[in-house]
Amino acid sequence: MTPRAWSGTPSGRASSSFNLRWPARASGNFPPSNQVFTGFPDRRLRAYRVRNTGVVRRAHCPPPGKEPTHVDPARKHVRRGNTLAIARLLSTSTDTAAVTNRTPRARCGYMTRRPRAFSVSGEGSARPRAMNSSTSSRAQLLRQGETRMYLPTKASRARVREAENACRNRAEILKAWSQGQVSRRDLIKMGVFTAGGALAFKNGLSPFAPSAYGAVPTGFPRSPLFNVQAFTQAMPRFDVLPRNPVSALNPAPLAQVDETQRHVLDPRLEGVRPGDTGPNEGRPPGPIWAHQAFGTFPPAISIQMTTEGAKANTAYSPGVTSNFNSGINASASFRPTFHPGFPDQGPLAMWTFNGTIPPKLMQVRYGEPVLFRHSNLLPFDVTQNGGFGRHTISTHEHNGHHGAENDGFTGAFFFPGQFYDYHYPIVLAGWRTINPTATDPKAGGPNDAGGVTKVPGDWHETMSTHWFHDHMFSFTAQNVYKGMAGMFNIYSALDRGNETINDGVNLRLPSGTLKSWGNLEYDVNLMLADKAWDANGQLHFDIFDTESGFVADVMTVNLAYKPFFEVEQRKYRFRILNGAVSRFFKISLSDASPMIQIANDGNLLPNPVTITQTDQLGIAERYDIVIDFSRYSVGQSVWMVNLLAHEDGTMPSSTLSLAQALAGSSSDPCVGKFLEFRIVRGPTGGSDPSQVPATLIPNPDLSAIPVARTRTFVFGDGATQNTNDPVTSFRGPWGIGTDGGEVLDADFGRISAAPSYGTREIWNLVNDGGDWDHPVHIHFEEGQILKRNGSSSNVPAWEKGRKDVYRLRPDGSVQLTMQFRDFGGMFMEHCHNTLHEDNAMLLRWEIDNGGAPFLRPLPTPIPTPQGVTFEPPTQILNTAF
Ligand SMILES: [Cu+2]
Repeated sequence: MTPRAWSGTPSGRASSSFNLRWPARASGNFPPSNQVFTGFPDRRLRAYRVRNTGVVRRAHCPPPGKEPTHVDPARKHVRRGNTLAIARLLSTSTDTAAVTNRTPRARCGYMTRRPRAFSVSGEGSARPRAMNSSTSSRAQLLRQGETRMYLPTKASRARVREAENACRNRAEILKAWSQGQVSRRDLIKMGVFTAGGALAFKNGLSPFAPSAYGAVPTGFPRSPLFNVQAFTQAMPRFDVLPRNPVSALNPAPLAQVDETQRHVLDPRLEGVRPGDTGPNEGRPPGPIWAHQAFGTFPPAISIQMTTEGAKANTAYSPGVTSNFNSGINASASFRPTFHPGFPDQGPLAMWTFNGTIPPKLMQVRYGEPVLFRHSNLLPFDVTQNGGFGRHTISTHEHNGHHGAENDGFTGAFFFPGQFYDYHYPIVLAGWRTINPTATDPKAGGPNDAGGVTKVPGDWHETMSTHWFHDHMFSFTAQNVYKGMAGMFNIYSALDRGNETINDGVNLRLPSGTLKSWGNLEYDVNLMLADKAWDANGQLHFDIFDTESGFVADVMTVNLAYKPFFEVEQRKYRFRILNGAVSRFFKISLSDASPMIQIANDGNLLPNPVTITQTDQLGIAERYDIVIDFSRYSVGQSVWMVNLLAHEDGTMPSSTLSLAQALAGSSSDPCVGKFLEFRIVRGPTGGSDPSQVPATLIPNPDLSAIPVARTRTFVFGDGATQNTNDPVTSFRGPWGIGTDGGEVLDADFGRISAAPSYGTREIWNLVNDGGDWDHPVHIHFEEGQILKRNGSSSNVPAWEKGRKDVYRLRPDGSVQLTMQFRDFGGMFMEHCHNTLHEDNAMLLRWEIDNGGAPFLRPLPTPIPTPQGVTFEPPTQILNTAF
């Protein structure tokens, strides 16, 4: 395929309101890659000279070890007193039993091997597991025979108290850190973290001190259940966001931010002086961040949503009648709680979309571009966060095929009091070159009359099950855990959301018949997530082990503690999302009966796969499963069962047999039954008209497209950071090595890869160790897995479609191929164990040679309440271009 040049200046891009006096550029093809570019306009950028090869540092970057000259705006209110308080907390703690002769972790990861301490059966059980020195106290305990990873329910009061103390101490540190009062660098200096980024188990921080063990892996005592029994509440269906005309938006949406639309800033915002003003929209300004193809795909509907503190939901819209929602009365106020018998979540403990639960669902269709306006109503004061979470946000529509300005780039965050307009054109990949005149009957979206609106693009790229979540740089885990996750169903000619329309294109998957598209009666979104809370029932998060991840001790489905769901004797489609921050799941039915997997991630498989257990669902993976309940009689129940045990967030520690999981032999409280299906009646209408065809969506054939480039990314620990920009760079144990380079911590100002617009590449994703797993997410384009561990025969049937999350597996590797087309800008690749992502296994890649208005390289946005400024990349890897 010949790369197609960008066809000039899309509508709305020519606006002259860009306040940086962008250098004039000829439209059309991008300058040759060896051109020296000296044209950045503003003061900070003028000093910048870049060749497109070699490492580049900003002129004003201080030498290594020196403090940078500008600081995280959230640290304006740094209270030295807080640093002192933490130091005092560390020195006066009575918990002195922690192991003392511990060597800080070496750069490249000082590792010792120990036998896997805890395994019941199944995969990984025979594999030795490396422990670094910082967790050796745990190994020691385990060797002493203490394998219980959660506080026993009959633990002595003294032990509970000690675990609580350790937990409180860590919570204090997390609070100061999340509120910008101390930086990770301060914490390293204070010895809270090792230089490698691992939490040092010292002085009152460790729940593993021999007298205070337990409550692991949450790092604190078991979440109280307030005498509530499992399977005593109905599972709420998702809350469908209203779809409105674009005219409902005030102000009207624009291709490019109008920074003259300003408001007086609240002085509680970081870095704000009384009287300061800031733009109403927090999207970065200028043509590079204007909505691409806004004129080609003008928004047809609008969806508005806020993020705010927890409150009651008085507008719950499940999209189905009560008898398809287990009898829930949607007109009653829906409390912000994981169970009616639990306390409500306070507005600082839980931050959700619209401030309410159930979690939100967007229903969209091909051929109907969406303008999604997201307003940030979180507290202005960064310290009003209940101890974790950051009030600046960026929303990623995972894995939307949209321009990068709508991708929720981790550095394109916006502040309380602002909104951000995301333009979702909802297009089939390849629309610029494949089926450009929209004649293919399989390429389309459902219309309201039961027919199809044809769209350009490749129907083999049709997508179905997405989700959307916060992507705030280095705070994604905290914000997603706090409630910022929803789902996103895309309807198409093939996947109509109507099971009776028989036009030879519609696959007629289980859904419903009442509407021409988007029926939800038998098409059910399930979001799985583990949560933990304190004695008052308020959501709790811990930095216990940033090296591994955070796993909690209570299972929720759609943010409801172990619910039940009433079903008919017929087929249902379940769109299962792993919405946890670090936990993996493996699902079986309690009677081991078969399930049919029809999709993986956003995409229907080429062919359905019948399974009795799912593979491990990595964080952010989606598995669409069809279950046929016609084999059960009315009055029966069957349960979904989780077979995977964690002892920490690194990866699952063991797979249990179904019998073991049901017997409750695991010390991990999230193992076992988590969702009850109650078969309550026969199929409505007397029969089940839905189908699961033998052919779903074959893969696009890429064999004729030459491979322009092969890249290799190594995901490992012992990462280093070679930049020190306080806004764009972060430190942590995790990192990514690109094309043989060192394993580097995240810096969203660094360009690690820059594939050429219109080409296809092969990417190798390599896991650097056998003791952890990484579900790696590559934004924007769907990939096809070519090989696992070097061989195509290792790719299981359920991974033979297109994917956007690639579980590497311990010591494993994945080879995939992708194209880079349709849109440009900066995207990300990262581990979706969000604790790994935040600490700091994330990189930026970009498509910047599609033509004007894109610059090569792209300048990095630096959001402030007063407006977004830009700076040159902190670094460009010499293999990037
Ligand atoms: Cu990871």
